Amino acid sequence: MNRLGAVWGILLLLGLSPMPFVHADITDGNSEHLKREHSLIKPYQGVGTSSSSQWDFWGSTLVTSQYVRLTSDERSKEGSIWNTVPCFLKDWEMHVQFKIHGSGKKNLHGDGIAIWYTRERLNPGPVYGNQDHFVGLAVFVDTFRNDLHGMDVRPVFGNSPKFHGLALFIDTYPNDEASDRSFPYISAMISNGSLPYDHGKDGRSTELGGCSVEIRNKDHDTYLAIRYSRGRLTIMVDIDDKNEWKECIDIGGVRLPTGYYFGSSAATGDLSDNHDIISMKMYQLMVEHTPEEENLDWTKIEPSVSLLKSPKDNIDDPTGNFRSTPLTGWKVFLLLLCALLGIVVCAVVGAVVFQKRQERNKRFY
Ligand SMILES: *[C@@H]1O[C@H](CO)[C@@H](O)[C@H](O)[C@H]1NC(C)=O
Ligand SMILES: [Ca+2]
Repeated sequence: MNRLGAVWGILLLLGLSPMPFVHADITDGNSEHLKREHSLIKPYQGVGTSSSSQWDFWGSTLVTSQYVRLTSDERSKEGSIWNTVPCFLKDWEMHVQFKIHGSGKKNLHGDGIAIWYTRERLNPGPVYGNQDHFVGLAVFVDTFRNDLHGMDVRPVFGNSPKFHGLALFIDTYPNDEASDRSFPYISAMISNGSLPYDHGKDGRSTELGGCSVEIRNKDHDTYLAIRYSRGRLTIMVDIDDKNEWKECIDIGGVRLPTGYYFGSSAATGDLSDNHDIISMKMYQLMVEHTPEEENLDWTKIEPSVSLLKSPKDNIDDPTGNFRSTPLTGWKVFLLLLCALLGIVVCAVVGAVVFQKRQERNKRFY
């Protein structure tokens, strides 16, 4: 290739590389698109004090000029804060700055924070101080593992000595890194109200995906971003003080209506933490929709996710969201295949050795 050709090649590569588009999509604090009516920003003037207020709070929530404390580091507290203005944006990104801190030692703190985009608001219940049969989207920052037996449901795994070699294979398989959900753990759930969030099982059966995060007692700021655009739900975290987003959840086939409410809630039980919201900043994403899409009544959409399988077996999700689960069908198949291969190799080697020996023996006769 001559030099001009190389230059064109590079230009083409730059132009076609998906990265610029991905980044163009993230608002990253572009103040033009900040929607004040859906944002909660220091010093939280007017929050909850008047009928024209854009944010209401409930329960143990304490609003100071520096933070909104949903619960303090005390037992059996529940608090929430809710946007009073329904959101009619079709494509949006919510940036939440939060801080979870307390005196509890490792694993002796709880329960966490939930961020909501739901049909109802200020509806207390057992899920981080909110209702369990909610309609809409919930993102949970779960700091306490309730389901202590969650790890016992894996058959075979290391139980039978016969499987040791193969178990090693499973262990090193990249998709299985998250096999043990370590806590704190961020997960997302979308519900039409039919299925409850099961707090005792940390919502494992209804989660769409998740990631483990280290977010407690940090000296630096910790952020979470939830983006919904064109049927795609993306959750990112910025928790390492590096000022960059890291993907936590990214799934397609998501349908959420307009006209729901944003909110946040937190609860403590026997164990506790301070659960603080520093800010919730809502950005409108500038996305074109077809005339047909524009003509739909987006408020009538029922929250749903079109997965081929149930969320829990979300292995073949084409979006690459490989949250692993205990041995699923194709892993068992892989295991058996490996076992079979092993047997075949042994048999072949055995046969060859046997034959060689036979030949050698023949030569002596
Ligand atoms: C609600 O969702 C469940 C599955 O999560 C589904 O079986 C049910 O049909 C949905 N309800 C409606 C009214 O669509
Ligand atoms: Ca939990």
